[in-house]
Amino acid sequence: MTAITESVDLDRRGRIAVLTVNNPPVNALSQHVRQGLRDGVRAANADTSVDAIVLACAGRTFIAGADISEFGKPPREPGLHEVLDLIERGPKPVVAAIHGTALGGGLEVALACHWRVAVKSARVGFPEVKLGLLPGALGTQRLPRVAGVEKALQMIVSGDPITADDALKHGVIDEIVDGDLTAAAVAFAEKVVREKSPLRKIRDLDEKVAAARGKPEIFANFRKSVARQTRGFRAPENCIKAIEAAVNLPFDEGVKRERELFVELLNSPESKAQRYFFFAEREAAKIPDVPADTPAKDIKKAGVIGAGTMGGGIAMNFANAGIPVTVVEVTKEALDRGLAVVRKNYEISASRGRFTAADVEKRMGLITGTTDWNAVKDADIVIEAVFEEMPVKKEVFARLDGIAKPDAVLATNTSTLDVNEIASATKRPESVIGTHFFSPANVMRLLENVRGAKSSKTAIATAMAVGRRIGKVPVLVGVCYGFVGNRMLHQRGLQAEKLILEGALPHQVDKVLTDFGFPMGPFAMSDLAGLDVGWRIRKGRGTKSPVADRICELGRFGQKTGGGYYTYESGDRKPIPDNEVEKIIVDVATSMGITRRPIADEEILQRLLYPMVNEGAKILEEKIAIRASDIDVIWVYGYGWPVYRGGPMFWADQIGLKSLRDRMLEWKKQSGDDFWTPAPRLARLADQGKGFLDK
Ligand code: 3H9
Repeated sequence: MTAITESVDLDRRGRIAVLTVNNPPVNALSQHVRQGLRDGVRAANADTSVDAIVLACAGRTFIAGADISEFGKPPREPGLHEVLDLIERGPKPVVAAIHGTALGGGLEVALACHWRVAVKSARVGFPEVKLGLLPGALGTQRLPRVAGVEKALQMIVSGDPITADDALKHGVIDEIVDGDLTAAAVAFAEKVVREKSPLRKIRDLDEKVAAARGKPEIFANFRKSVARQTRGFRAPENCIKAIEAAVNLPFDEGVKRERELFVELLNSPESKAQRYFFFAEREAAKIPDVPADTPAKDIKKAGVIGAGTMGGGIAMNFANAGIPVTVVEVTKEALDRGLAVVRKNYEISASRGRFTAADVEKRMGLITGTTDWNAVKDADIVIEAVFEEMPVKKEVFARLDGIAKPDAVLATNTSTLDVNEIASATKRPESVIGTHFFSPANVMRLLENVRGAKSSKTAIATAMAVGRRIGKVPVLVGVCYGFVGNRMLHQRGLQAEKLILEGALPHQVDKVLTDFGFPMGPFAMSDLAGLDVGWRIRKGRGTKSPVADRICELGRFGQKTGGGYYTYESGDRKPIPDNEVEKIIVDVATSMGITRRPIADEEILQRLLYPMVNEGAKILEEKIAIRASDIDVIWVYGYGWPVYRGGPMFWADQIGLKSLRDRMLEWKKQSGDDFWTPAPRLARLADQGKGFLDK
């Protein structure tokens, strides 16, 4: 075996050269990999005792793409295009041997080879769109030539990988092999040599792209079908344009067009944000004092206390992951009601084709409902999801303390309450941790894990691991009112209320945020969640929210009553601005002596989002969040912050903290309101000309 570079080896199996990439963890196409592939292919092509080349990978996967950490840095030779050209135009057959995931640049390498074989468990795809990019090494030109235009559009614009079976069906791979992959690929290569098969260069295939030529409606229809989910993103449209070029231009012209469209994306703020977010998400898994090898409890059985909306949703997560879960309720009626909702949710998913009727039964079969608390005595984790009141929570934990096995993790789904106080109701506060799910709990990806003062490292490692196992993105935070997400949201809510009194209307405020990229604004969100809950809490505490209180007094509790800040037509969730609400707002403003004025959208946006950033700065200073990027992960996965704007802390850095601080100081001067005092960390970083994310 010859080492071509530190990450590429050249080996021989008879007259077949085997080039193996070994660049852990995912064999990304770093400079030394590209160089190794180029030099290895050159050497094999020059060697007269070699008939064909197999390109394989060591470790857990085929090449998973370009090295994302190289983007934005000066390019280093050789470029990927050069390497791919050398493979495809070379005189000898090249066979890609795929296992794990062939993604992005990895699939582009495979498509430059003349044939592709894969193991059955392999998956292939172009996830570039999720990084705000397009497959920029001829993927947009080659894929439609093998898979057809519709399949290429679907794969490239969704970014989702497909299975080996699907890839075989659509011509993306040529054979699925059993047993030793490299041996099978070598046998495949020997066969094409023996049969003198002409080299299959995808660039020369025209049939599948020709089928779409002169049919612009294919693209028009596709654009329409993805308009909703791609709103605000830049990359999907460039992906579509590049595939259009594959159809309408000769191969080399299409390649040039792909390049232009790729470079445009590479330099875009959207891609910068999405690439940042790729690493932010992975960073969130790292907890400085709880290293990755900290033993986490293996969760074989879970318990959930409470079969309400949250409890039911949490139980679904476990059932979806194949983990048996016991749900405890106080009364049989409440239990039946809760489990009926769970079943209905599953049936809706099945009716939409997400899974089969048999899957519904399988999942329901993993959920056991009971009114007997003793049923959770053998659970490895018990998650409490009862009414959000401290005495109730403490009672639950005291009771659990007497029932759960000694090494069980006891978790609370509180969204605001003090996890330390809840833990104090037990004799084992080290086993207690917060697991704050977001509604709907079976859908939202975020899991805010809340570390109590006494939470053990095992409890933390378990909450992080179980979060990942049930498909969530767990982020560890500390104890404070509202933790990270709701604490920042509260600041935004305060300004939203002020803005409508000072002159804006709910639909204007909401539109500013939906234009920014949020799925909905604060008023539409309140209507969806229901205004009565907040009203009841305010009455209990003796606090007021003048406009919301007046709206509630009319029995308008939001969508469920046909009206709140907006009016809703029966069976329709579309918010319709309401004159009656406008009148209430104007009346309240007048009674408070406020002279209403027109407020520009820019001011609305800044007044809603700057206070969130300021609160984020306080959260960092208090060490409630481990790092600024964790706050961004929370906002993207829990609150619909558009990922192409990175998250509030990244976004603030792009604006420049000095500009943010100065604006806050102006408002402070104008209003005399201490609300606008910049947090010490924000002020300090602004003085230093730095950002939250600067190391
Ligand atoms: C592209 O290819 C553009 C082309 O069209 C060419 C244009 C010219 N680069 O996710 P994990 C790191 S764009 C650098 O936890 P898993 C990751 O940060 C690329 N680093 O593992 C992490 O580091 P750490 C298109 C990468 O098993 C570690 O590897 N390709 C890359 O859950 C483990 O990652 C993609 O977008 C990379 N490409 O999932 C694929 N990938 O341990 C991106 C990973 O320090 N990758 N790292 O935190 C993935 O989707 C997943 O990593 C994968 C494995 C499914 C492969």
